Amino acid sequence: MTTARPVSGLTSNGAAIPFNDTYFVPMTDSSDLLAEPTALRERLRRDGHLLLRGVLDPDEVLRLREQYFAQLDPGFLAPGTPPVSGVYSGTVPAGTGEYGVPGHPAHSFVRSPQFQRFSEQPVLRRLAETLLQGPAQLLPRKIVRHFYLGSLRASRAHTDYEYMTRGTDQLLTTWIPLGDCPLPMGGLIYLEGSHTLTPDQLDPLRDVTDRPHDSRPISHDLRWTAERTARRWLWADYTTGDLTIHTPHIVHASLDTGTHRMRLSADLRFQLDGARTDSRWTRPWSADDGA
Ligand SMILES: O=C(O)CCC(=O)C(=O)O
Repeated sequence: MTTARPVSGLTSNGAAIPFNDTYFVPMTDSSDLLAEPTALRERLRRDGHLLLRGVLDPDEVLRLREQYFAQLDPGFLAPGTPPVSGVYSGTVPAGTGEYGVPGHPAHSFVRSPQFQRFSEQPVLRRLAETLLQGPAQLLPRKIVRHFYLGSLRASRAHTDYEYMTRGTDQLLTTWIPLGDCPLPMGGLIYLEGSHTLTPDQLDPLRDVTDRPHDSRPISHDLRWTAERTARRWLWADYTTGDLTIHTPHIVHASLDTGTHRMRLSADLRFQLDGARTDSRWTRPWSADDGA
């Protein structure tokens, strides 16, 4: 299921942003450059991100989606729907616990052999090595994000480097929707050309924030971020098997999940072998690890 239909009523962390040409523009599909390494690298340098469609085997992606939702309390899923659909029941079962900490299914999921195998599949490493131009390593801190209707939880505008400042910035993030992810479901969006913004240009964007105690995110208010920078958000309707790759300096965010189907994704980071590593990224992810 995908939809490119314009939708209304988009929010991110509860803050509204209209779906129109002032704030949104479709992301460029760079899949046609997959067999042209030089052109692919040039596109990444130019845009700070790549949308690559059909890179992964959809069956494998769906198997992982199914494995995640199958280990949730069945009360999370709408009655009569299979785990692979990930349709929210509308109620978080009592006792689910805090997201991603020990005891929560997301915590054990990122440590499972299935997730390890999925993240280590050669096609992902090969892509990273093509773009980084050398042997690359996958950082052990791999994150799975699960968002659902009504939680008004999404990724605030941020750059990855703010969370990895003790290591090299010669690294790449691969973002993988685990299942179809049309815009209203809350896929990743990029602020156009924002990988060229300097720290001095980024700092004032933190003036409007719902996390005043945390200097790393930029803003939860994506409309304000777009207006303040006079830039639009690049969006896509993702299909199972698609992924994006981005540099650590591009501003990106996600929208709140506005569909009954739940949003599930993984993000993996690759850097050149031997490059300085931020020690916080050398251990499996836990939502309470502070990184
Ligand atoms: O999945 C998301 O909403 C955010 C992911 C992200 O920020 C990243 O991959 O760097």
